[in-house]
Amino acid sequence: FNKMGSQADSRESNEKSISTVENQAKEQGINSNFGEYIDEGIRTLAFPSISTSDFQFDHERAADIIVEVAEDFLHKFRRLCLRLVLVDLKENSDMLVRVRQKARGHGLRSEEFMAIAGDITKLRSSCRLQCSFIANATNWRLKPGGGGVNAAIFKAAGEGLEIETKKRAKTLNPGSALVVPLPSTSPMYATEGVTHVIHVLGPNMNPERPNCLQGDYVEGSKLLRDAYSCMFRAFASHVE
Ligand code: AR6
Repeated sequence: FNKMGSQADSRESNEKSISTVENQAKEQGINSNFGEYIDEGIRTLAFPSISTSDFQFDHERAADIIVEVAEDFLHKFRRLCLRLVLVDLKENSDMLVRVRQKARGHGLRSEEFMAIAGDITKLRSSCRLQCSFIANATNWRLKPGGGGVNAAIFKAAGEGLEIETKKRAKTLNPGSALVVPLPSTSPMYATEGVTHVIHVLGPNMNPERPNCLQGDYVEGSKLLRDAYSCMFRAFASHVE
């Protein structure tokens, strides 16, 4: 009885989170059947807000940069019909709220750009949103753990991600990105349909972390723009 009870509970919570995301989409004016997204996963990149949590980058500036770089990118690559999805854990996330507001102001089309609440490692299973590409806000040593989205992605992907990452690079510079194909044995590949992880290193404003920019937002904003440009371009070049 307990087992059935817990299955029912988890089904209920799954359906609750699915309907939450569909409602989010409707609220953002997205007229879409989420089932359709399954087939379009190959053209969808889900990404976290780079540098705005542990790295303490100013949210208002970061939101401007996300929307401006995304708009520019989507315009240049319109022929590829790509979709960018900003993901954060909570519906009331400050970054989601700011980015949605700015995206509306810039007239970004909802088919191309969304900002949703969810766990980036569980988008297909809990939100019915298939994303073949997900980005990771990593650290300069490309090491698993350390908390935040980096720890969550390395954990969900299993050791295959660590092995494939190490084959390609030992370190990453701020403002750059590294694409890592996920082995088909990775649980995140099998369960979520994620085929590539794009590691991205953003600028750091946290004095307790390496390479702190000590409030230099001229350099910081440049690096954050570079980080998103590299991430989006890496995605496009793999789709192409
Ligand atoms: N799904 C979606 N978004 C998430 C998840 C998740 N599972 N987990 C966190 N976020 P952060 P940073 C959001 O701190 O500021 C790491 O330790 C979170 O709410 O992960 O670039 C690395 O090793 C926030 O909006 O990245 C680096 O040392 C966003 O992801 C350092 O932190 C980014 O938060 C990088 O700091």
